[in-house]
Amino acid sequence: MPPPVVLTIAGSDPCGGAGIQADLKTFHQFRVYGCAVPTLITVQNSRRVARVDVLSADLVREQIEIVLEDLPVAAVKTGALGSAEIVRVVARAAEGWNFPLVVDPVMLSSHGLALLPEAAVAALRDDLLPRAALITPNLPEAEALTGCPIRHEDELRRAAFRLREMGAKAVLIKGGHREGSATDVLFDGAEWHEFPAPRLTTRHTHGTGCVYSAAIAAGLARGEALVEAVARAKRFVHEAIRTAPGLGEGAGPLNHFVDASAAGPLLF
Ligand code: PXL
Repeated sequence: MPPPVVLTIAGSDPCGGAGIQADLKTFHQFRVYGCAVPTLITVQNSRRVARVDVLSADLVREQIEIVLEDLPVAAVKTGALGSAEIVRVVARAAEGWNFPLVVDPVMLSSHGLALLPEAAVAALRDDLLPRAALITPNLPEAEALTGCPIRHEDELRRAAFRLREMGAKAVLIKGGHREGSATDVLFDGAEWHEFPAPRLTTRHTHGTGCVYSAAIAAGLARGEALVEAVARAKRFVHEAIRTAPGLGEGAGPLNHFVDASAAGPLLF
């Protein structure tokens, strides 16, 4: 049996901590076959982002088409998309997909540079969100998408509810930017699930969201139910932060070598 195939559509980080490089390494740990369509090229290291060049929407569309023409893709995740045109290309392609799409609505790089211009947030909300099996915003991204501040638990749950109303099948709001514990909240329209984790004090969190959403997409491609996939991915990413290798002078990468089966055996 060939392994499940997962495609990431995201930015490139030449240091390998975030973006398509982190996604591919995560896919590998989950024993799924990873493919990657870059949307933009960052020139960055753990200390700074020097440049971001966004590819043409046509080039992204053709890459997606040629992968899907040949490989039995079982799940897609998106990361940094770079422009409203690219968001729309992905949304149009996704109309025909009968496999899950995980949307990580990346807006800023770890150093605060835009990886999605503000003008493209509306396209993400209106065109791509309705195609998502799951959207995985952090707090600031959930605020930008809903236009509502999130100061406490009530407002966080209201934001998740609204993102569902906007068309995402399920919403995972990540707690990394919250005060206190790093608890994530999942709403699938029927039930609420909490994924608690103690907060880790470290500067090495570059690419956390990328690894998390890639791990969820890999789980879905393997046939796991959403709650199961998120639970495994959360354990994976927590462990990857906890054991970060300490590479780089600034915000360094996670430990991409974490054993995905530590959160229960991978059955194939
Ligand atoms: O973690 C967000 C992110 C996504 N994609 C790329 C990035 C970053 C953060 O810096 O560089 C390419």
